[in-house]
Amino acid sequence: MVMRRFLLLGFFLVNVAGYCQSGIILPVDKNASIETKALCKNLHKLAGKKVLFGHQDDLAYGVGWRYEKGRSDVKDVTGSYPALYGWELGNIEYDSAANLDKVPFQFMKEAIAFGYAQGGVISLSWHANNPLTGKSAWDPAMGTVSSILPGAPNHELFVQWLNKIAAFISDLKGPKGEAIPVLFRPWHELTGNWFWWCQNVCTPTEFKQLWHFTYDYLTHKKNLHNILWVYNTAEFSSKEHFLERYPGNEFVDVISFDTYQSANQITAAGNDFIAKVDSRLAMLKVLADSLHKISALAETGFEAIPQADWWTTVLQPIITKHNTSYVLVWRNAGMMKETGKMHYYAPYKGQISAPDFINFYNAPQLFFGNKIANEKIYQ
Ligand code: BMA
Repeated sequence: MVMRRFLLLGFFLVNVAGYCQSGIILPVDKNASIETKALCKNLHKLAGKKVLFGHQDDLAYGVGWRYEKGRSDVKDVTGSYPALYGWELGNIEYDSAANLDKVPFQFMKEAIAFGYAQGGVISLSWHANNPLTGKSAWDPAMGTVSSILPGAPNHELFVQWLNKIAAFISDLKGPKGEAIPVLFRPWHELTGNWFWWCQNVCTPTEFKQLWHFTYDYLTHKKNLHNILWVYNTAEFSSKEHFLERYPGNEFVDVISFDTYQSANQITAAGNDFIAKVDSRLAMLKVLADSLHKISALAETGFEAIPQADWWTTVLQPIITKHNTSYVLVWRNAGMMKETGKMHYYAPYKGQISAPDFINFYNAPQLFFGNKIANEKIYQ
């Protein structure tokens, strides 16, 4: 009897965890490739010990330069590449040679292979154009999501777009011909009100259906088994709010959110960004522990980093407190013609926060490219 209870308890624990086999947390895709399983396992293992530092478009351009092979603003300042490389697929749906920020897809594929060869992690975002109106991702037209779900008028168009995403992801190959694992973060910032998949223009059920279809189509129809799935919100005020549109434990490997610092958040009473990110990461930690997920700050930064000690006094203390797996700062576009403003989130050589960024890079809790290489995260 005692034995039977023990067995039942064991059965129950394994099933609550869902993906635990001998303590190892596996990707939600049961057929994930060996390297993808290893990445999942190692991100879990490192959580609470090291935070991986990531940078969007790191190898494509920086402030004052474009497409110089091997160059990176992060490396110019610290001597090391980031541990994680973010890339963006927007405009792939139109068969464009380059993405919405003019990064050629061919260059991107080569840069992804380079980052992987450095032992780094690859993350993909997708600012998908609006399939209903033909405008950009930033066209929150009511009814867009419902128009692309199975059976709806734009479903076929959406499937064609997913085919292009699948073709790109399946073309990412390592030196032995193995599929390069990617953290895929579709339908990001879903609690915002600026994209056509945001909470103001679709219901929680529609959003979940969109996620389920995307997951099932890429995993089962296109047989992509090199993806870790990243659920990503913008602002959220409670765990319930964060989970309102959560597609379910069987569809998500990483839970994350995006929050940026802005100058007007610094008040006499303190820095609002610190308070917000701290409380959100704390909520994520509780969820990550109970759901057995990896947690991340998937996008952040302070545009043009006007505060010299921002890295060690603002970002470092909050990201090293809550078992956060990785943090990614946005792209170093430099001067934007459209706005007449500097748009960058990692320092370049000579930028006022560069000395502090070196301290951040040297912090034992931070992982850049040089340290991630030793971890052999794909084994
Ligand atoms: C935004 C800005 C835009 C860019 C978009 C997608 O936050 O950086 O300039 O087009 O991300 O990368």
